Amino acid sequence: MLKHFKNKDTISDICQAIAEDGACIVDGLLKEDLCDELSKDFLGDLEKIDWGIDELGYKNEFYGDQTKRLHGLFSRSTHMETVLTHPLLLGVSRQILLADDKARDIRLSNTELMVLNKNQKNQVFHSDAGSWHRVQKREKLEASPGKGEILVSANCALTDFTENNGATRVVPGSHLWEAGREPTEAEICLAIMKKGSALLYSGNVLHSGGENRTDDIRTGLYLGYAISWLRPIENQLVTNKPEDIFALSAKAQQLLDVVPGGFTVIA
Ligand SMILES: O=C(O)CCC(=O)C(=O)O
Ligand SMILES: [Fe+2]
Repeated sequence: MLKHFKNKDTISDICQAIAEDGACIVDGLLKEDLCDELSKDFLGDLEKIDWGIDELGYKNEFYGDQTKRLHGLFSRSTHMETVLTHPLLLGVSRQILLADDKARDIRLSNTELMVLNKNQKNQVFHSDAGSWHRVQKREKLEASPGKGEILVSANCALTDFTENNGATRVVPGSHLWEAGREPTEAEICLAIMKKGSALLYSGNVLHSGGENRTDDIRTGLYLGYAISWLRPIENQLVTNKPEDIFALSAKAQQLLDVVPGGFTVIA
């Protein structure tokens, strides 16, 4: 079972759960109205793309063939800034990622809208920090316990995540496993949660999108926060209209690494 928290719980308690289990759920992280506004803003763009085809027109086996993914979310919804700068998401990400002596700041790695349709199958288990697999491996080996995290992921439920509609499958404790270990059925938990709740997890924990056996569409809004010396996997100035990015608050621009006059990596 994944531990559940509320907005008013302390950052330290939430980080402690992520350190122990690799993941936890924060109930009611986002207001339901905000979820509805975000969904409304993304709807038109979702209607323009086909199931299973990414924005470049390719089939992406990792994603699956009954899913739609959208990036460049800041130009698609002005509400994204509220999610990006949510105090709890920033607090948890900073506490986990800056636990390391050589960490100075955090950055957004990417955003992704993850929509699962009827008949989407279970996704393959993976860890999101595997995007930088050499760094991931080295940091896990070299760091002392509780340190060496390079990515904190948030999957915010814009619709309910249920047992049957594709709730994310998570393997608690797997952030500490040796590479290559596969979970047994008994080790898998489902991130069942209400609209507005969020699954927060270590970049090292094994997880995957679940199977959607319903007629409903399941929508998750992903944000990945990375240690600032990593290259983000999404270039926001390319996926969005640059003028939309430069219209964001200074705090948001810093997370997106577009503030002029500073170095990205501060040694
Ligand atoms: O859809 C989900 O719940 C998770 C998807 C995922 O983990 C991914 O695509 O990296
Ligand atoms: Fe993932």
